[in-house]
Amino acid sequence: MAKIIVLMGAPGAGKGTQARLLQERLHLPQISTGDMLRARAETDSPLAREVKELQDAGKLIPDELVIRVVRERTSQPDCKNGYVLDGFPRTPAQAATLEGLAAEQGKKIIAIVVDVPFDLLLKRVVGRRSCPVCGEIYNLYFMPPKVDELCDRHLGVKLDQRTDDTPEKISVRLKTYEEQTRPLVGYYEQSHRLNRIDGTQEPEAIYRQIEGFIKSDED
Ligand code: G5P
Ligand code: MG
Repeated sequence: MAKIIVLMGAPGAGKGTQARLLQERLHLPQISTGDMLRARAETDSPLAREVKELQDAGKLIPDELVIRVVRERTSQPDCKNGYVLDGFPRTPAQAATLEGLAAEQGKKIIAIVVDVPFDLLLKRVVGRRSCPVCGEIYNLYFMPPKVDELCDRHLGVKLDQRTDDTPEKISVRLKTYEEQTRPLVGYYEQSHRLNRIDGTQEPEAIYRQIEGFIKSDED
């Protein structure tokens, strides 16, 4: 049965990094609600401005909009054999919607939570940079590019920093995560669909464990 991999974890836990690896290696499309909403915020409309304000403030976008975006994206043909959700669900209403989507699409949900302690999360987020062309994620402290602030894969392209990656905004984002999203970890645990990972390891070690969870579920 095709799978929906739900990647959970606080801001900076490494959801995007792992989702990109799963996309590259297992050909499961990365569905990042944060990235999709950031792209939408770049357009010029009252809705785009509302999304940008909420993202910049570290608050959640209303369920109705996020659910619409996920429903549309996951109905695309490339999601037929499964996909990776990076940053969704984040509220009980989103989790309930996902149960319905999984049933409609005939897919099985596997939830994975990546646990990283607070002090490390801060450095991960403050040090994060990404390539505006390919989306490759770097970290000035832990995974620096070969040439300062430039993408390794795209000659001369300067890396971006997200506007919500400041220490003040991170504390709001972490609070939002604790209050609204962390309870969902318990929800998946109670229904025996949760896999936990120590997120302080290197990305390759984490990837191997995630791949192991996905493959063992096929046996
Ligand atoms: P996002 O975009 O989903 P967050 O805050 O949930 O944002 P974020 O910050 O994107 O999550 P991440 O994807 O978990 O974090 O982390 P990452 O980018 O892969 O890695 C972080 C850093 O650590 C990088 O520098 C990376 O190099 C390094 N790193 C990664 N893995 C490792 C590792 O294994 N080892 C080491 N040493 N380093 C590593 O959401 C943004 C906003 O969009 C809205 C909200 O406003 C939200 O605040 N939004 C939603 N609103 C409502 N509902 C939803 N479902 C929404 N989704 C998004
Ligand atoms: Mg991310």
